[in-house]
Amino acid sequence: MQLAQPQRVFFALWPDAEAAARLHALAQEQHQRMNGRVSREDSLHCTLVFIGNIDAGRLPDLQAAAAGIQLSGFRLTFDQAGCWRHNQIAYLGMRQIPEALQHLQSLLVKRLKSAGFNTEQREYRPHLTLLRKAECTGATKENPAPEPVGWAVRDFVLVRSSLSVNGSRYEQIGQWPLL
Ligand code: 2AM
Repeated sequence: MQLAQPQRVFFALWPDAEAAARLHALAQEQHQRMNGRVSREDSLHCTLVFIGNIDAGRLPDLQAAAAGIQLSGFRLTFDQAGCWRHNQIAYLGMRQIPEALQHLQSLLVKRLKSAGFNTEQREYRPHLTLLRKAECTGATKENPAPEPVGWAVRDFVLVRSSLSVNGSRYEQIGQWPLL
């Protein structure tokens, strides 16, 4: 029998094509000022719950935890821009986290914990990474984004991340609708 390879996975919210295009344009704009590496348009996402490396044999348990969630969709709008010096990430955030997002995230964490998965201990800070290795000069505190960008969240996804020579490659391996 072949041993299952560990997989690096996380749950995320994925923008629709229109939002991804606007986000990517914003990332290119930020790049003019902060340099760094622009996130690929087809990789832009907002992490819901980061899981990290797990044995592939545990994927069905992850999927079962997600499948039990029955919550409503909601509108997500990123209206703040910031840059974290400690990890050189230029990101979009939001002034106010929608209750529906907080609820979805905490329910998913609860179900994952019950299924025996380790999840992030830190407070949830929803964000969308625009640049890596950004030069955060000056811009350490959040400011209003040049233009708010959002989308109607109708589902959440499970993503597998693998490292390639061009950086991380993301592949959606599960998708669950919101009501
Ligand atoms: P980032 O974009 O801010 O780097 C895949 O790596 C996704 O999971 C990315 O969105 C990344 O956030 C996030 N991520 C990576 N490591 C994480 C960790 N230890 N805790 C929470 N999220 C993490």
